[in-house]
Amino acid sequence: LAPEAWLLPNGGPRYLQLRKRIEQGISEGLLVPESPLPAEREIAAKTNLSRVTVRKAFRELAEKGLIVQRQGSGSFVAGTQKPRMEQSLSALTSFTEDMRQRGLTVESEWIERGVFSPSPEETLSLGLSLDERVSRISRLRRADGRPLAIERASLPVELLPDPFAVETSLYAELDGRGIRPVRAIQKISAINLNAADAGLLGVAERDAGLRIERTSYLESGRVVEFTRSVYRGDTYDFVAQLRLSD
Ligand code: 16G
Repeated sequence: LAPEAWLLPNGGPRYLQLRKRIEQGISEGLLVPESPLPAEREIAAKTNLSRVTVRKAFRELAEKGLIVQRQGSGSFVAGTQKPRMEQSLSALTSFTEDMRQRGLTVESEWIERGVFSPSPEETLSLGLSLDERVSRISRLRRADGRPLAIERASLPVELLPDPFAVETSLYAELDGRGIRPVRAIQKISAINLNAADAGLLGVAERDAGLRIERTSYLESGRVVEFTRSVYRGDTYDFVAQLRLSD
């Protein structure tokens, strides 16, 4: 990239212009995977930005896994291997919260939503009575445009009367109405992705995936959601803290 091209011309905060320009350089292949980036000092001099501003842009690029910063030897464009994500298994968080915390933008593509008669499995997992109905929301979830997971959630219609009210975050919608899951049980199994799910996730059929089932509970003990998700096996590392039991 020529020095005069280190900033995007279209206004906005300067660190963001620089970050976006580098992201663009990476996606267009002008900045080659694993190649060194000029020193922060050099970019600052060429762009008339302060070192602090350049450092902020670099830090965000590193958090997004697009560049790697090595103590003493500078910054490098990340390798072609896709950045993996560590996901804690000890906190009951939502996809939106997790991604926002990483500075990533969440988008969801709707696969299905509406109110339905429950399947036998939903009846059992949600503890429904025979005449109760379920709200279903199924989404392909992306972070910064990259598809990461498919989530199929079912909730008692009483707790989510209008599945169309959910915007980006299911948990935010519930929270807004004073409903907050406080406990969940999660089961993770290894799978080979079927053709449909692989297609949505942008990987090959039979590639590795993780099936995650989460049953979440309200303080009262009532089940609030039964969610079956499929996560990309090439992206996620689930991490739990273990303690010696007494
Ligand atoms: C997480 C949960 C999912 C929950 C969703 C809500 C896993 C495996 N699953 O992805 O059960 O429905 O968050 O996210 O962690 P939202 O508030 O962004 O819609």
